[in-house]
Amino acid sequence: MAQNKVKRQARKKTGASQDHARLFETAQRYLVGGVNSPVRSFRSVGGVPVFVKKAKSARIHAEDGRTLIDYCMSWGALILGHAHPQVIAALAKAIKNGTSYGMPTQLETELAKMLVEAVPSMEQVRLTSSGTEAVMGAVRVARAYTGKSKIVKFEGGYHGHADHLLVKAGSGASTLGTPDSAGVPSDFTHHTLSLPYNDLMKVEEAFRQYPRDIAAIILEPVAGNMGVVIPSKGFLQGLRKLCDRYQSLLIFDEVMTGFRFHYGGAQKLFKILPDMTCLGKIIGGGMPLGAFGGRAAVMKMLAPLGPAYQAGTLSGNPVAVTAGIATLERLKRFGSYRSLMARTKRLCAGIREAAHASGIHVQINAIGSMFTVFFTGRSVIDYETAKRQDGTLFRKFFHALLAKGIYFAPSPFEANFVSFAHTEKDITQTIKAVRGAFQKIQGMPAA
Ligand code: KE4
Repeated sequence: MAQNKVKRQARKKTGASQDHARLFETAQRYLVGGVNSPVRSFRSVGGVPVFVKKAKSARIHAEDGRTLIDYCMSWGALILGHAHPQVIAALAKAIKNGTSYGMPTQLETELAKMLVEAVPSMEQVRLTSSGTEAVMGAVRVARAYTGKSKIVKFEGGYHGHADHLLVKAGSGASTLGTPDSAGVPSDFTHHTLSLPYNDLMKVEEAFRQYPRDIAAIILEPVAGNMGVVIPSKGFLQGLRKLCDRYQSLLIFDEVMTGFRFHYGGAQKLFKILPDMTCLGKIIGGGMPLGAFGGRAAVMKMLAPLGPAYQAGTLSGNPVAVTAGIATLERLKRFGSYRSLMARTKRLCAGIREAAHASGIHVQINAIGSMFTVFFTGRSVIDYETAKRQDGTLFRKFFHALLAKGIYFAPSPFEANFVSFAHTEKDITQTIKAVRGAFQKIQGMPAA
């Protein structure tokens, strides 16, 4: 044992590369599945997860010595790139003032003001430590405000791991949800309806079935958790009209899309005003931060003003809030989203061309600076069509790219993200690697 310890210390000192398999084996001894969030485990792509030693700008420096261009970017949180100097400087200063007080600070008011000014549907805000908590709070407020119990979500939509939202799709519009996770009693999902994304008819059917029971519809205004799926024309408008007609609330889960397409939410892009919005990822600049908010009349249901309870020891934590403020300030002043979109467009065009040249069918769903490469020749408009993709080909593509120094999100049902740190040179390098990856998998024997 002592000898191993000495070896490990020596490796650490010299920064010698570590074997990911060994690191993963040790991790699995202490951490369930070796990870702190399942999707990091590479279960969807096979193989051993990459262990990160450090990251800077658009690059990950892995423990095995490799440097990878990162398109997962902490699942969309790092739109400025890893370790942005402005964020790090702000954190270095803030941390000296303490890490948590459990008391009000001006910082929280400052961040809340920025969110209210940037997101039209947010008149009042509550900060949390994660997107899951933000969604839990929003759904609870919606139920308290309307006095109704049912919630409509969409198949393939992910809104964090709260019991009532881990729901298997119901067969018909009016089929009440069944749990999609062990440990969730069926009556916890009894009030959740899970419908096909982009299918307005099914939502209308659900409202006809439960005209006075639906508290809210919650959706990602651009889906990112089934891979990127873009709302079809009229879908969001149709949901808005149905919520107005049946006195239900429309909740946009913008944990992924908030500040992704421009300085604000996708709601501005689509010109739809939801009743509540959930945020996370980007607004925390890589630190644990979420937020939910809406019209003041709705939010006043929330304790301490109203009867809907919600709380958090580290909610609005001064260190996380500092990272969020530094990120949003940077985005507001310098965030040329147009250039970000242009780089994403060029990358996706390069991927499309490379796939075509290799005779491989792909469908690339892209919007703003998020995209997914689906290995299918047919349009992907919801979870059913997303599931038609060839998972084996995706796995081969993922690993062929990884071998060429490019890290995509390790799942066919996730989004990839271009950040402000990805340079034109990075995009060119990535397209070159993609070409090689397609050629490699084209030559491979069918699975
Ligand atoms: P968190 O609790 O993970 O901060 O947020 C949950 C959440 C809520 N809503 C949307 C639209 C989300 O995308 C998420 C979290 N996204 C996943 C990846 N797509 C986080 C990655 C993970 O689970 O490890």
